[in-house]
Amino acid sequence: MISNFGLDDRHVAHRERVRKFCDEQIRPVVDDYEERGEFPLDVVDELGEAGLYGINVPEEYGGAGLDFRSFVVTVEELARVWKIPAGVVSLSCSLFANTIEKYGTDWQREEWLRGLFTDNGVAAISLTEPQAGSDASAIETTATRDGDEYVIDGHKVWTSHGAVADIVLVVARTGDDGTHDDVSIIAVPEPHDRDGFEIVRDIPCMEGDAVVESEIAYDGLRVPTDYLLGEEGQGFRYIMEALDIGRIGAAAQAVGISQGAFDECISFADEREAFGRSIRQFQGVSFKLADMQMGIDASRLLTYRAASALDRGADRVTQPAAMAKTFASDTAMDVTTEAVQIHGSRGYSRDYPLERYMREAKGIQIYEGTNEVNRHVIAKNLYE
Ligand code: COS
Repeated sequence: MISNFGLDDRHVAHRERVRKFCDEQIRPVVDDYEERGEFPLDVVDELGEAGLYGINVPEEYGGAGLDFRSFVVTVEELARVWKIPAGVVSLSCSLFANTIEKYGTDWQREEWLRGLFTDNGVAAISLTEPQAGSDASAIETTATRDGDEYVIDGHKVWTSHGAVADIVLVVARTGDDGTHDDVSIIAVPEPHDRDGFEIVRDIPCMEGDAVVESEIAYDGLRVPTDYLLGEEGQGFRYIMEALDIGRIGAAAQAVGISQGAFDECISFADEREAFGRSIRQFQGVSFKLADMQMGIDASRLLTYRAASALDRGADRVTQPAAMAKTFASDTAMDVTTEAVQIHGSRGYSRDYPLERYMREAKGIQIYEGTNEVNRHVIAKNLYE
């Protein structure tokens, strides 16, 4: 039996710490937040207080200064209990933190990276638009220079955490040639205090009402030009690079969801009796459990492989990240669907977490690049 999947003792100890936190602090409150449809800002704060938020962010910027395998272990353990806090850690520590760390100036890193992780804030990335999802370079939002300010105009959808964000990275066009080369990233700290930033609505979605997926109108929002990240016209490449790391976080979420659903199945299949024996003794159930275990182990290995590549300083992780995200989220969909089936009517009922795991898994096949886009990326890379 493979136990540590290439993790060392420090990762294993870290996993135990996160698991204890999740079991004691998060598990008891999930149903309450879910029923009230409330985003768990308090949980994010508690994660920060416990030193479990900015996992891979350097200590000088308010993080824990651990490696990417510690990051995926954290996200995985959180998602094993509840996907929403796992999604917050994943986005803040991957898409957001890496972009600022790599392309930000000293001042930007100090202000926005250190600021976010010191105050346990929430970050968001505003990329997708109604007509630009998979085709990310088709965005129409503009950031027009006016003296020493950018004026941002556009309409974004599916900005995760937008309505609760302390800072949003907006992907916008700073030129008018309509290519990848006029896309830039501009930071909008404290967006809710600014004129021209309006949350149109939180998009109701399959995952439930506690998750925040915002539709945002930018209408003449002004920020200083030194809120630009890196160079003008390089933003498409930056965001693609950030998505590579984000996809490793998404893969870790999928692994955690699969594991959470599987754990429920293991105990239920042993305890539940039918026709005079526990249902795990029926081949129809035991083969499902075997397939689940294989899928979860393979997903975990792909995810840790991608994270290890980052730990070794790989320049680009496009291929291992896309493979991990696609395989792990497809597996999570299969595992959670079978977990509902094994639990029968209980699985279908909201008294048990199985149907929630299934709803959570579905999103990961779609966000951070649909699995179809990720397969396109994997196939394209075979010839590059
Ligand atoms: N890292 C760094 N640079 C990258 C990159 C990556 N992973 N992927 C692409 N680029 C660069 C390319 O090298 C190219 O640069 P040059 O012009 O210097 O050669 C440029 O970006 C354009 O690349 P490409 O031609 O491949 O772009 P496409 O418009 O064909 O788009 C896909 C490629 C479909 C892969 C991209 O649009 C995508 O990932 N879409 C999904 C978006 C997504 O995941 N949305 C979810 C948002 S959740 S916040």
